Amino acid sequence: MDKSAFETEFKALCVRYEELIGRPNERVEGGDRILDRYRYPVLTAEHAPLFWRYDLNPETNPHLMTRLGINSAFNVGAIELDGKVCLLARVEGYDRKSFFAVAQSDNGVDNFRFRDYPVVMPETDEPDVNVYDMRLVQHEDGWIYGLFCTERKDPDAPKGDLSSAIAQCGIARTKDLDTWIRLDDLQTPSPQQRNVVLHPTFVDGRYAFYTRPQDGFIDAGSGGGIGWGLASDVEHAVIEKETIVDDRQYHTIKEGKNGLGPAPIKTSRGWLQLAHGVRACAAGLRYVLYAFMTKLDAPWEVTHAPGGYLLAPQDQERIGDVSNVVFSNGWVARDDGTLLIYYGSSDTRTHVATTTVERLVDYVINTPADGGRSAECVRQRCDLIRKNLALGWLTR
Ligand code: M1P
Repeated sequence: MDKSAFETEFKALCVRYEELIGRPNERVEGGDRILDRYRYPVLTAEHAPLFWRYDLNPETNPHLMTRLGINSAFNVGAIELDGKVCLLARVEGYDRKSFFAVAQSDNGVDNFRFRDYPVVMPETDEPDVNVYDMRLVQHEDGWIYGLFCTERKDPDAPKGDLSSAIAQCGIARTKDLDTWIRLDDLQTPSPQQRNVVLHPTFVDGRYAFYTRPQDGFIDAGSGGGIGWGLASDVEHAVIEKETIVDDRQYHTIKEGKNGLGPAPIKTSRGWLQLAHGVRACAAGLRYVLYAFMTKLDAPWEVTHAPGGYLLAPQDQERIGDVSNVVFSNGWVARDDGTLLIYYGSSDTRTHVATTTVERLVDYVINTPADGGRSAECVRQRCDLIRKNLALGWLTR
Protein backbone atom coordinates (compact mmCIF):
# COMPACT_ATOMS: atom_id res chain seq x y z
CA MET A 1 0.00 0.00 0.00
CA ASP A 2 1.39 3.43 -0.83
CA LYS A 3 1.43 6.19 1.77
CA SER A 4 -1.75 7.88 0.62
CA ALA A 5 -3.73 4.61 0.49
CA PHE A 6 -2.37 3.82 3.95
CA GLU A 7 -3.64 7.17 5.24
CA THR A 8 -7.05 6.67 3.63
CA GLU A 9 -7.44 3.23 5.17
CA PHE A 10 -6.30 4.50 8.55
CA LYS A 11 -8.78 7.39 8.41
CA ALA A 12 -11.57 4.88 7.74
CA LEU A 13 -10.50 2.90 10.83
CA CYS A 14 -10.51 6.13 12.85
CA VAL A 15 -14.03 7.05 11.72
CA ARG A 16 -15.36 3.61 12.71
CA TYR A 17 -13.53 3.83 16.04
CA GLU A 18 -14.90 7.29 16.89
CA GLU A 19 -18.41 6.17 15.91
CA LEU A 20 -18.11 3.33 18.44
CA ILE A 21 -16.78 5.53 21.25
CA GLY A 22 -19.32 8.30 20.59
CA ARG A 23 -22.36 6.02 20.21
CA PRO A 24 -25.03 6.95 22.77
CA ASN A 25 -26.21 4.03 24.87
CA GLU A 26 -29.90 3.23 25.26
CA ARG A 27 -31.75 1.99 28.31
CA VAL A 28 -33.69 -1.18 27.53
CA GLU A 29 -37.34 -0.94 28.52
CA GLY A 30 -39.27 -3.74 30.15
CA GLY A 31 -36.95 -5.28 32.70
CA ASP A 32 -37.86 -6.44 36.19
CA ARG A 33 -37.82 -2.88 37.62
CA ILE A 34 -34.99 -3.81 39.95
CA LEU A 35 -32.29 -2.89 37.45
CA ASP A 36 -32.21 -1.36 33.98
CA ARG A 37 -30.04 -2.96 31.37
CA TYR A 38 -28.53 -1.10 28.38
CA ARG A 39 -28.54 -1.95 24.70
CA TYR A 40 -24.80 -1.74 24.08
CA PRO A 41 -21.84 -2.99 26.07
CA VAL A 42 -19.86 -0.10 27.56
CA LEU A 43 -16.47 -1.67 26.79
CA THR A 44 -15.43 -4.20 24.18
CA ALA A 45 -12.17 -5.26 22.56
CA GLU A 46 -12.90 -2.70 19.84
CA HIS A 47 -12.78 0.11 22.42
CA ALA A 48 -9.02 -0.42 22.72
CA PRO A 49 -7.30 2.49 20.95
CA LEU A 50 -6.10 1.78 17.43
CA PHE A 51 -2.56 2.78 18.47
CA TRP A 52 -2.54 -0.11 20.95
CA ARG A 53 -3.22 -2.59 18.20
CA TYR A 54 -1.71 -1.39 14.92
CA ASP A 55 1.78 -0.40 13.95
CA LEU A 56 0.89 2.91 12.30
CA ASN A 57 4.15 3.32 10.43
CA PRO A 58 3.60 2.58 6.71
CA GLU A 59 7.31 1.63 6.44
CA THR A 60 7.06 -1.21 8.98
CA ASN A 61 3.39 -2.15 8.50
CA PRO A 62 2.64 -1.50 4.81
CA HIS A 63 -0.58 -3.58 4.91
CA LEU A 64 -1.92 -1.76 7.98
CA MET A 65 -2.49 -5.01 9.83
CA THR A 66 -3.16 -5.60 13.50
CA ARG A 67 0.11 -6.37 15.27
CA LEU A 68 -0.97 -6.80 18.88
CA GLY A 69 -4.63 -7.81 18.86
CA ILE A 70 -7.06 -7.30 21.74
CA ASN A 71 -9.43 -10.17 22.48
CA SER A 72 -11.69 -8.83 25.21
CA ALA A 73 -12.32 -6.12 27.84
CA PHE A 74 -14.32 -7.29 30.85
CA ASN A 75 -14.55 -7.72 34.65
CA VAL A 76 -13.86 -4.09 35.52
CA GLY A 77 -13.13 -2.48 38.86
CA ALA A 78 -14.90 0.88 39.12
CA ILE A 79 -14.54 4.14 40.99
CA GLU A 80 -15.59 7.76 40.63
CA LEU A 81 -12.57 10.03 40.47
CA ASP A 82 -12.59 13.80 39.81
CA GLY A 83 -16.18 13.58 38.56
CA LYS A 84 -15.44 10.83 36.03
CA VAL A 85 -16.51 7.22 36.21
CA CYS A 86 -13.30 5.23 35.84
CA LEU A 87 -13.29 1.57 34.91
CA LEU A 88 -10.17 -0.49 35.58
CA ALA A 89 -10.70 -3.11 32.92
CA ARG A 90 -9.29 -6.58 32.53
CA VAL A 91 -8.05 -6.30 28.96
CA GLU A 92 -6.91 -9.49 27.31
CA GLY A 93 -4.67 -9.72 24.27
CA TYR A 94 -4.83 -12.33 21.51
CA ASP A 95 -2.07 -14.01 23.55
CA ARG A 96 -4.48 -14.72 26.46
CA LYS A 97 -2.60 -12.51 28.91
CA SER A 98 -4.69 -10.00 30.80
CA PHE A 99 -3.55 -6.57 31.86
CA PHE A 100 -5.22 -3.56 33.44
CA ALA A 101 -6.26 -0.38 31.68
CA VAL A 102 -8.36 2.61 32.73
CA ALA A 103 -11.29 3.78 30.62
CA GLN A 104 -13.34 6.77 31.71
CA SER A 105 -16.64 8.46 30.97
CA ASP A 106 -18.64 11.39 32.33
CA ASN A 107 -22.00 9.67 32.67
CA GLY A 108 -20.92 6.05 33.22
CA VAL A 109 -23.21 4.54 30.57
CA ASP A 110 -21.45 5.45 27.32
CA ASN A 111 -18.47 7.25 25.74
CA PHE A 112 -15.86 5.29 27.68
CA ARG A 113 -12.39 6.09 26.33
CA PHE A 114 -9.18 4.38 27.41
CA ARG A 115 -6.30 6.45 28.72
CA ASP A 116 -3.29 6.43 26.37
CA TYR A 117 -1.34 3.71 28.17
CA PRO A 118 -2.44 0.60 30.04
CA VAL A 119 -1.47 0.29 33.71
CA VAL A 120 2.14 -0.70 34.24
CA MET A 121 1.70 -2.76 37.39
CA PRO A 122 4.88 -3.23 39.43
CA GLU A 123 5.64 -6.83 40.40
CA THR A 124 6.78 -8.57 43.55
CA ASP A 125 9.87 -10.82 43.64
CA GLU A 126 7.67 -13.57 42.22
CA PRO A 127 6.57 -12.37 38.78
CA ASP A 128 2.88 -12.63 37.88
CA VAL A 129 1.99 -14.77 34.86
CA ASN A 130 -1.51 -13.34 34.57
CA VAL A 131 -3.33 -10.59 36.47
CA TYR A 132 -7.06 -9.88 36.43
CA ASP A 133 -10.33 -8.89 38.12
CA MET A 134 -9.27 -5.84 40.12
CA ARG A 135 -11.49 -4.58 42.92
CA LEU A 136 -10.95 -0.85 43.50
CA VAL A 137 -11.71 0.65 46.88
CA GLN A 138 -11.26 4.11 48.32
CA HIS A 139 -10.06 3.16 51.80
CA GLU A 140 -10.46 5.45 54.79
CA ASP A 141 -6.64 5.51 55.12
CA GLY A 142 -6.63 7.83 52.06
CA TRP A 143 -5.31 5.39 49.41
CA ILE A 144 -7.17 3.81 46.53
CA TYR A 145 -6.43 0.09 46.71
CA GLY A 146 -6.58 -2.38 43.86
CA LEU A 147 -6.87 -6.03 44.84
CA PHE A 148 -6.57 -8.49 41.99
CA CYS A 149 -5.87 -12.06 41.14
CA THR A 150 -2.26 -12.92 40.40
CA GLU A 151 -1.94 -16.27 38.74
CA ARG A 152 1.20 -18.38 38.43
CA LYS A 153 1.90 -21.92 37.25
CA ASP A 154 1.59 -24.51 40.01
CA PRO A 155 5.23 -25.53 40.72
CA ASP A 156 4.01 -28.93 41.99
CA ALA A 157 1.99 -29.78 38.88
CA PRO A 158 2.97 -33.14 37.36
CA LYS A 159 5.13 -33.04 34.23
CA GLY A 160 2.92 -32.40 31.22
CA ASP A 161 0.22 -30.65 33.26
CA LEU A 162 0.40 -27.17 31.81
CA SER A 163 -2.92 -25.97 33.21
CA SER A 164 -2.66 -26.22 36.98
CA ALA A 165 -2.20 -22.80 38.48
CA ILE A 166 -2.11 -21.04 41.80
CA ALA A 167 -4.28 -17.98 42.27
CA GLN A 168 -3.38 -15.48 44.96
CA CYS A 169 -4.42 -11.93 45.81
CA GLY A 170 -2.15 -9.14 44.58
CA ILE A 171 -2.43 -5.76 46.32
CA ALA A 172 -1.43 -2.36 44.97
CA ARG A 173 -2.31 1.22 45.84
CA THR A 174 -2.53 4.50 44.00
CA LYS A 175 -3.95 8.02 44.14
CA ASP A 176 -4.66 8.48 40.43
CA LEU A 177 -5.00 4.98 38.85
CA ASP A 178 -1.88 5.75 36.75
CA THR A 179 0.98 5.23 39.18
CA TRP A 180 0.76 2.16 41.37
CA ILE A 181 2.73 0.97 44.37
CA ARG A 182 2.74 -2.81 44.64
CA LEU A 183 2.50 -4.30 48.12
CA ASP A 184 3.11 -7.90 49.16
CA ASP A 185 0.59 -10.48 48.01
CA LEU A 186 -1.97 -11.33 50.67
CA GLN A 187 -1.16 -14.39 52.76
CA THR A 188 -4.04 -16.53 54.02
CA PRO A 189 -4.41 -20.12 55.20
CA SER A 190 -6.00 -21.09 51.85
CA PRO A 191 -3.94 -22.66 49.02
CA GLN A 192 -5.95 -20.69 46.43
CA GLN A 193 -7.31 -17.20 46.76
CA ARG A 194 -9.37 -15.28 44.18
CA ASN A 195 -12.07 -12.60 44.45
CA VAL A 196 -10.50 -10.90 47.47
CA VAL A 197 -11.96 -7.49 48.36
CA LEU A 198 -10.74 -4.87 50.83
CA HIS A 199 -13.43 -3.49 53.15
CA PRO A 200 -13.40 0.34 52.88
CA THR A 201 -13.07 1.04 56.62
CA PHE A 202 -10.87 -0.20 59.42
CA VAL A 203 -12.38 -2.87 61.64
CA ASP A 204 -10.93 -3.00 65.16
CA GLY A 205 -8.14 -0.79 63.83
CA ARG A 206 -7.17 -3.39 61.23
CA TYR A 207 -7.55 -3.85 57.49
CA ALA A 208 -10.49 -6.13 56.76
CA PHE A 209 -10.64 -8.44 53.75
CA TYR A 210 -13.38 -10.51 52.14
CA THR A 211 -11.70 -13.64 50.84
CA ARG A 212 -12.66 -16.81 48.99
CA PRO A 213 -10.80 -19.85 50.29
CA GLN A 214 -10.65 -22.70 47.76
CA ASP A 215 -8.91 -26.06 47.53
CA GLY A 216 -8.42 -25.96 43.76
CA PHE A 217 -7.86 -23.39 41.05
CA ILE A 218 -11.37 -23.98 39.64
CA ASP A 219 -13.11 -26.15 42.25
CA ALA A 220 -14.02 -24.99 45.72
CA GLY A 221 -13.45 -28.51 47.05
CA SER A 222 -13.89 -28.55 50.80
CA GLY A 223 -13.53 -24.76 50.85
CA GLY A 224 -15.53 -22.04 49.25
CA GLY A 225 -17.88 -19.41 50.50
CA ILE A 226 -17.12 -15.75 50.94
CA GLY A 227 -14.63 -15.48 53.78
CA TRP A 228 -13.49 -12.72 56.11
CA GLY A 229 -10.22 -11.96 57.82
CA LEU A 230 -8.24 -9.13 59.39
CA ALA A 231 -4.65 -8.01 58.88
CA SER A 232 -2.78 -5.41 60.90
CA ASP A 233 -0.36 -4.37 58.16
CA VAL A 234 -1.58 -3.78 54.61
CA GLU A 235 1.95 -3.58 53.16
CA HIS A 236 2.66 -7.16 54.27
CA ALA A 237 -0.89 -8.38 54.78
CA VAL A 238 -1.29 -11.68 56.59
CA ILE A 239 -4.65 -13.15 57.56
CA GLU A 240 -4.21 -15.87 60.14
CA LYS A 241 -7.83 -16.87 60.51
CA GLU A 242 -10.59 -16.85 57.90
CA THR A 243 -14.24 -17.22 58.85
CA ILE A 244 -17.08 -17.73 56.39
CA VAL A 245 -19.53 -14.86 55.84
CA ASP A 246 -21.65 -16.37 53.07
CA ASP A 247 -21.46 -20.08 52.45
CA ARG A 248 -22.26 -22.20 49.41
CA GLN A 249 -25.57 -24.04 49.62
CA TYR A 250 -27.10 -27.08 47.97
CA HIS A 251 -29.55 -26.40 45.15
CA THR A 252 -29.06 -22.66 45.03
CA ILE A 253 -27.42 -20.27 42.57
CA LYS A 254 -24.19 -20.52 44.61
CA GLU A 255 -24.01 -24.25 44.98
CA GLY A 256 -20.67 -24.65 43.19
CA LYS A 257 -18.87 -21.56 44.39
CA ASN A 258 -19.32 -17.86 45.03
CA GLY A 259 -17.20 -14.77 45.47
CA LEU A 260 -17.67 -11.16 46.49
CA GLY A 261 -17.98 -8.58 43.72
CA PRO A 262 -16.96 -4.99 44.40
CA ALA A 263 -16.32 -3.48 47.85
CA PRO A 264 -19.60 -2.99 49.73
CA ILE A 265 -21.53 0.28 49.86
CA LYS A 266 -22.42 1.74 53.25
CA THR A 267 -26.14 2.48 53.65
CA SER A 268 -28.26 3.42 56.66
CA ARG A 269 -29.52 -0.20 56.78
CA GLY A 270 -26.19 -1.98 56.51
CA TRP A 271 -23.41 -2.79 54.05
CA LEU A 272 -24.87 -3.48 50.62
CA GLN A 273 -23.01 -6.38 49.03
CA LEU A 274 -22.86 -7.75 45.48
CA ALA A 275 -21.46 -11.19 44.66
CA HIS A 276 -21.45 -13.90 42.02
CA GLY A 277 -22.80 -17.38 42.47
CA VAL A 278 -21.89 -20.40 40.35
CA ARG A 279 -23.66 -23.66 39.72
CA ALA A 280 -22.89 -26.54 37.42
CA CYS A 281 -25.31 -27.69 34.73
CA ALA A 282 -25.16 -29.73 31.53
CA ALA A 283 -23.93 -26.62 29.67
CA GLY A 284 -21.06 -26.12 32.12
CA LEU A 285 -20.78 -23.52 34.86
CA ARG A 286 -23.43 -20.82 35.09
CA TYR A 287 -22.43 -17.54 36.78
CA VAL A 288 -25.08 -15.11 38.05
CA LEU A 289 -25.01 -12.07 40.35
CA TYR A 290 -26.73 -11.83 43.70
CA ALA A 291 -26.98 -9.23 46.46
CA PHE A 292 -27.11 -9.35 50.24
CA MET A 293 -26.59 -7.10 53.25
CA THR A 294 -24.31 -7.27 56.26
CA LYS A 295 -24.40 -5.49 59.61
CA LEU A 296 -22.98 -1.97 59.81
CA ASP A 297 -21.00 -2.70 62.96
CA ALA A 298 -20.21 -6.30 61.99
CA PRO A 299 -19.71 -6.45 58.21
CA TRP A 300 -19.04 -10.19 58.44
CA GLU A 301 -22.63 -10.92 59.63
CA VAL A 302 -25.35 -11.32 56.99
CA THR A 303 -28.65 -9.63 57.89
CA HIS A 304 -30.58 -10.01 54.61
CA ALA A 305 -30.13 -12.54 51.81
CA PRO A 306 -32.71 -12.40 49.01
CA GLY A 307 -33.30 -15.74 47.31
CA GLY A 308 -32.13 -16.28 43.75
CA TYR A 309 -30.21 -14.03 41.42
CA LEU A 310 -30.21 -10.29 40.92
CA LEU A 311 -28.89 -10.51 37.36
CA ALA A 312 -28.33 -13.49 35.07
CA PRO A 313 -26.87 -13.64 31.55
CA GLN A 314 -29.35 -12.75 28.79
CA ASP A 315 -29.29 -12.76 24.98
CA GLN A 316 -25.82 -11.81 23.63
CA GLU A 317 -24.44 -11.80 27.18
CA ARG A 318 -24.78 -15.57 27.22
CA ILE A 319 -22.18 -16.06 24.51
CA GLY A 320 -18.47 -15.46 24.58
CA ASP A 321 -15.12 -16.95 25.48
CA VAL A 322 -16.58 -18.52 28.63
CA SER A 323 -20.30 -18.63 27.93
CA ASN A 324 -23.18 -18.32 30.40
CA VAL A 325 -21.26 -16.01 32.72
CA VAL A 326 -21.99 -12.64 34.29
CA PHE A 327 -19.39 -11.39 36.73
CA SER A 328 -19.13 -8.08 38.56
CA ASN A 329 -16.22 -6.55 40.40
CA GLY A 330 -17.17 -2.89 40.05
CA TRP A 331 -19.98 -0.51 40.90
CA VAL A 332 -20.30 3.22 41.48
CA ALA A 333 -22.82 4.95 43.74
CA ARG A 334 -23.15 8.52 42.48
CA ASP A 335 -24.12 11.52 44.62
CA ASP A 336 -27.63 11.65 43.13
CA GLY A 337 -28.34 8.13 44.41
CA THR A 338 -27.82 6.38 41.06
CA LEU A 339 -26.04 3.06 41.27
CA LEU A 340 -24.05 1.98 38.22
CA ILE A 341 -23.34 -1.75 38.25
CA TYR A 342 -20.68 -2.93 35.81
CA TYR A 343 -20.61 -6.56 34.79
CA GLY A 344 -18.64 -8.66 32.38
CA SER A 345 -20.52 -11.07 30.15
CA SER A 346 -19.08 -14.42 29.20
CA ASP A 347 -15.52 -13.21 29.86
CA THR A 348 -15.69 -11.06 26.74
CA ARG A 349 -17.21 -7.58 27.19
CA THR A 350 -18.48 -5.12 29.81
CA HIS A 351 -22.02 -3.89 30.39
CA VAL A 352 -23.70 -1.46 32.76
CA ALA A 353 -26.97 -1.89 34.62
CA THR A 354 -28.44 1.02 36.56
CA THR A 355 -30.65 1.31 39.59
CA THR A 356 -30.51 3.40 42.77
CA VAL A 357 -29.02 2.52 46.13
CA GLU A 358 -32.50 3.06 47.62
CA ARG A 359 -34.06 0.53 45.22
CA LEU A 360 -31.39 -2.06 45.79
CA VAL A 361 -31.67 -1.72 49.56
CA ASP A 362 -35.44 -2.22 49.22
CA TYR A 363 -34.79 -5.28 47.01
CA VAL A 364 -32.35 -6.79 49.49
CA ILE A 365 -34.53 -6.17 52.54
CA ASN A 366 -37.90 -7.16 51.07
CA THR A 367 -37.14 -10.05 48.71
CA PRO A 368 -37.87 -13.37 50.44
CA ALA A 369 -34.92 -15.62 51.21
CA ASP A 370 -34.41 -18.80 49.18
CA GLY A 371 -37.10 -21.23 50.34
CA GLY A 372 -34.69 -24.13 50.06
CA ARG A 373 -37.36 -26.55 48.71
CA SER A 374 -39.96 -26.36 45.95
CA ALA A 375 -42.85 -26.68 48.43
CA GLU A 376 -41.60 -23.71 50.45
CA CYS A 377 -41.14 -21.65 47.27
CA VAL A 378 -44.76 -22.40 46.29
CA ARG A 379 -45.85 -21.29 49.77
CA GLN A 380 -43.94 -18.00 49.34
CA ARG A 381 -45.58 -17.40 45.96
CA CYS A 382 -49.08 -18.27 47.23
CA ASP A 383 -48.60 -15.77 50.07
CA LEU A 384 -47.79 -13.08 47.53
CA ILE A 385 -50.76 -14.00 45.31
CA ARG A 386 -53.18 -14.12 48.27
CA LYS A 387 -52.08 -10.67 49.50
CA ASN A 388 -52.31 -9.19 46.01
CA LEU A 389 -55.78 -10.62 45.31
CA ALA A 390 -56.98 -9.43 48.72
CA LEU A 391 -56.21 -5.86 47.65
CA GLY A 392 -59.41 -6.07 45.65
CA TRP A 393 -58.47 -3.76 42.77
CA LEU A 394 -56.90 -6.19 40.33
CA THR A 395 -58.84 -6.49 37.09
CA ARG A 396 -58.26 -9.55 34.95
O1 M1P B 1 -14.77 -17.66 33.83
C1 M1P B 1 -15.69 -17.17 34.77
C2 M1P B 1 -14.95 -16.46 35.91
O2 M1P B 1 -14.10 -17.41 36.54
C3 M1P B 1 -13.36 -16.97 37.65
O3 M1P B 1 -14.22 -16.67 38.72
P1 M1P B 1 -14.29 -17.69 39.98
O4 M1P B 1 -12.97 -17.57 40.65
O5 M1P B 1 -15.40 -17.31 40.87
O6 M1P B 1 -14.52 -19.02 39.36
C4 M1P B 1 -12.53 -15.75 37.31
O7 M1P B 1 -11.45 -16.14 36.50
C5 M1P B 1 -13.32 -14.69 36.57
O8 M1P B 1 -12.43 -13.76 36.01
C6 M1P B 1 -14.13 -15.29 35.43
O9 M1P B 1 -15.00 -14.30 34.89
